[in-house]
Amino acid sequence: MAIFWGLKKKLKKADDDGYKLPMSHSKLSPKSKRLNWQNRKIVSWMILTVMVLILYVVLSGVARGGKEVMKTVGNSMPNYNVNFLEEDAYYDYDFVDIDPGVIAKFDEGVQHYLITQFGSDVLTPNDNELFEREYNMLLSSTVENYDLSRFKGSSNGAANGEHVLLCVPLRDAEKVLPLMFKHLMNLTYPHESIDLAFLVSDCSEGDRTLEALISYSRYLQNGTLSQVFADMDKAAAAQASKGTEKLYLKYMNPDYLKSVQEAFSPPFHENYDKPFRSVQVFQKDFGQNIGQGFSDRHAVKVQGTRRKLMGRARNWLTANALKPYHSWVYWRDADVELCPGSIIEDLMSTGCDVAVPNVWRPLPQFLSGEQPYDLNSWMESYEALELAKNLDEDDVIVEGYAEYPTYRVHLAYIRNPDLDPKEVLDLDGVGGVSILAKAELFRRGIQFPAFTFENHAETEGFGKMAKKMGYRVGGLPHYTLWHIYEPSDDDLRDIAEKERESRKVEKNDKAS
Ligand SMILES: Nc1nc2c(ncn2[C@@H]2O[C@H](COP(=O)(O)OP(=O)(O)O)[C@@H](O)[C@H]2O)c(=O)[nH]1
Ligand SMILES: *[C@@H]1O[C@H](CO)[C@@H](O)[C@H](O)[C@H]1NC(C)=O
Ligand SMILES: *[C@@H]1O[C@H](CO)[C@@H](O)[C@H](O)[C@H]1NC(C)=O
Ligand SMILES: [Mg+2]
Repeated sequence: MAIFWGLKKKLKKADDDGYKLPMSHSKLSPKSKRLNWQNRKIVSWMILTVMVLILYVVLSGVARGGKEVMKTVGNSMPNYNVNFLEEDAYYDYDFVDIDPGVIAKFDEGVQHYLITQFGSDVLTPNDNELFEREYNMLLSSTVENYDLSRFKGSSNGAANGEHVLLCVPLRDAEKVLPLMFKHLMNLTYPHESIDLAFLVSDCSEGDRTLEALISYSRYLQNGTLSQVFADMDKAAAAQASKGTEKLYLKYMNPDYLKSVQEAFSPPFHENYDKPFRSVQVFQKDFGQNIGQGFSDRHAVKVQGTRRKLMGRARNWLTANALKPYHSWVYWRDADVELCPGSIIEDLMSTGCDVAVPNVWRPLPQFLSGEQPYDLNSWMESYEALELAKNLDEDDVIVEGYAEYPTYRVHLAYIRNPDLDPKEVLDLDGVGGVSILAKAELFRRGIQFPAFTFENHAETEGFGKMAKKMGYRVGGLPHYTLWHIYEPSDDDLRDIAEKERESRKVEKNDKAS
């Protein structure tokens, strides 16, 4: 049934209109297929009927015929090969649209997009017949029954078929979207068990994060995104050979650049192109008005407000995307440059309730070549607790600034690339670049404080709160993710200065 359903959507040919995609307001709702006692009899008859049907299908070769219908549809569109959704996990639940008026009533100005199976488009009430049918499905599924003990999360989630909600907050992020999608595809955790949820907020005038995100998501869901990127990269390489490459690359460690080059080159893992179980895109503004430039957003004065607003955004996303059948929530920033594809499995296998890796960034070689990036993962210290006693209840301590001498042990600083990447340390605060947490924590009310909780906000407050509620929060000091390098205003000045010097030297060389 679900498969026919997907097929039907597929047949409804998607508009191939790049960024100018039609928008819709729809809501995801799981339709659980749990059985009640009275239905048992009917079910046994159904099973019998299904078995007879299967026999018929096998004997008459209809199964292959059915697949061919799908292939024909795929082939009618040129260039790219399509990846089919075969795993049962894709079809555990039906997704149902809801009247946009229903959402609007509760939350003015929110837009909700659902990228359907195969990346074909979103249903709106204008699709009368189909919409009506799905709406009725929603009404008939208002009472749902979940045994939450089945969704607690284990250290071997992939083998146990556990569903992961993967959340990404985005702001003015159009440029890093290809990078982000490549990393999502590179995830080796079964894609059919991952629901993607993006929250786009407070983008600048003219920014096209939302449009690009929807467009890429559609290619992602019909398995052709890597081919789209291969074409884009070819075009970019042609540009680069004309000398339009970023100037700072000249000053980066060539070994690092080579490792990046290799990480983005095929062969990729065998399920790289597999669609994800679902993609949801939310757009909602929270009034963030601190500039998204590197130097703007890292000024110490803005940290408290910025982090609290990020907390609100994250909480809003969890509240809207988390479903009872999720066992895990994985938070990931869009601007990560290098990350093992097995990160979800690796963090799960620590056995912690919350787990984070180490996060560094590369730097130009004249600035030491590399640096700890995420200082929000730390162990609490006596000095910081004393410092907190003298702060206002509302003051937010921010790490990595001279204003707050906390003397905490930072996960970032105890990294040793030669030591065991599996080693785990207990933490109090965590950074937000890559957090794996059991979904149970969110169900129990742990969140990203958008207020000051023990003089912390957002992800650091989250870590502290989780710990306070008895959960184990762990960090992997020798397991490293690399954040992209964004030159600060100072760095750009230094680079410009070096360029001037080298031009001078060149001139003098020529003159002599
Ligand atoms: N929704 C939303 N996302 C944001 C906001 N600020 C940053 N982001 C996204 O959150 C992630 C981390 O933000 P970033 O500015 O890179 O944090 P930093 O690296 O710690 O300075 C990125 O994916 C951003 O696109 C915001 O105000 N709202
Ligand atoms: C995949 O989706 C994109 C975007 O919707 C569409 O343009 C393309 O034709 C689709 N490709 C296939 C093979 O279905
Ligand atoms: C993708 O995953 C592989 C295997 O884990 C890893 O070696 C590679 O660096 C990853 N790619 C990126 C871009 O990080
Ligand atoms: Mg970042």
